[in-house]
Amino acid sequence: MANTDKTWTKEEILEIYNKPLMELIYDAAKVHREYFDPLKIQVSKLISIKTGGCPEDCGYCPQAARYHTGIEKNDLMPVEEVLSKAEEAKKNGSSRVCMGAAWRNVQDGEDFDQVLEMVKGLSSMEMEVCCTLGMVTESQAERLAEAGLHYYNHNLDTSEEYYKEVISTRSYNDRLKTLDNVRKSSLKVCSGGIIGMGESVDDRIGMLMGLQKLAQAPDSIPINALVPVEGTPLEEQEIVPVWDVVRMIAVTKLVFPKSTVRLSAGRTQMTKEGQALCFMAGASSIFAGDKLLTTPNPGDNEDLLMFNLLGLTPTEKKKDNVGKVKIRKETSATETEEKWSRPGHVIERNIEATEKGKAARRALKENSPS
Ligand code: SAM
Ligand code: DTB
Ligand code: SF4
Repeated sequence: MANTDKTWTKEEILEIYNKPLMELIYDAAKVHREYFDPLKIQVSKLISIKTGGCPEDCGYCPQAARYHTGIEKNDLMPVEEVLSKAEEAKKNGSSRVCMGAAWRNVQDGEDFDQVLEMVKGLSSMEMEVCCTLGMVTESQAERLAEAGLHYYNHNLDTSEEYYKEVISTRSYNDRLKTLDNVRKSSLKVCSGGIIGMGESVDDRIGMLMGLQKLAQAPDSIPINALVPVEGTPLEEQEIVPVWDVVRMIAVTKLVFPKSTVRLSAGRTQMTKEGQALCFMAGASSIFAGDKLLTTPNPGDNEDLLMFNLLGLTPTEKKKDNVGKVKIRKETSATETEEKWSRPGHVIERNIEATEKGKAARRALKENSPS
């Protein structure tokens, strides 16, 4: 695994999971500081570019067509609308945008071409760009990278065993295959999961074990707290205690010290104190605005208030075409203020992908009959 120094056994992860919480937070906070500036939080805007009507049966998801959740369904959003939403979010402090589509998988054709246009537009706005569109093939992942995409999000969600209880229309192996396709392209991998779906501690650890088994550790790991939505099979789940979210974030950070751990869905169910503990335990990203894809989120004013209270600032927007910043372990955050300005996840143009694409097109031209 290239992104961590150690492969953990299930028993070792269980041992840290069961540590006294204050000790666990302290351990995770120390590790977090080795690779990230603890006072910077990446603010990311989620845009639901295609909402609802999904053929899958993910038990947590309000967008599955078979559940009657009363959400407003929408076809694929026009490119201009996506760009203007992103522009607005950028003005409000977001340096990253993540587009979500309620698709089982990406299909080549008009809609995918439109998504590629969105990606091109967003990456030229100098924002970090991620999307989550369901399953992708290797060539689709590569086309997204060529268009300027930086990350692809596809969650393992839970352990392989519990996955079957929550989703039946698509297998864990399908998920792993997509993650493999993404990893083979020059995109960065974003993969994490949800807690609060009725899973056991073993399942939570099983998810981390699943992420560890990937060819390379995910560059980014979202931790979602289930938002129980009326009409879904998980509508009656109790809100997961914030202590479990903090614990999960801390353990994720200890197992994947160099990955960006994202405090994702479920923040409206948490107090600012609870979220503060999540940041202390190594979360370094939140979603902005008053809506995630379909469910509520605290909103910009609440988050600004929280950042001011805690002395946090949003990770800066990219100003020029900078390359990756190397973080050296032995220097502290305060000693190297400039280097730490984009800790861990520098916003960069996907130069590698562009070059790869150019080479592939040159090869095609040379081999095609004139
Ligand atoms: N259709 C694509 C897919 O499933 O890969 C992308 C969109 S899907 C909404 C992205 C992720 O959102 C899911 O993998 C899940 O982790 C998270 N999610 C969906 N509904 C949620 C809920 N009610 N509470 C918390 N997280 C949720
Ligand atoms: C992720 O892990 N969480 C985000 C993002 N990736 C796409 C999505 C959360 C969705 C929560 C449910 C909703 O708003 O519909
Ligand atoms: Fe569809 Fe994704 Fe929701 Fe599953 S999580 S139902 S694939 S939108």
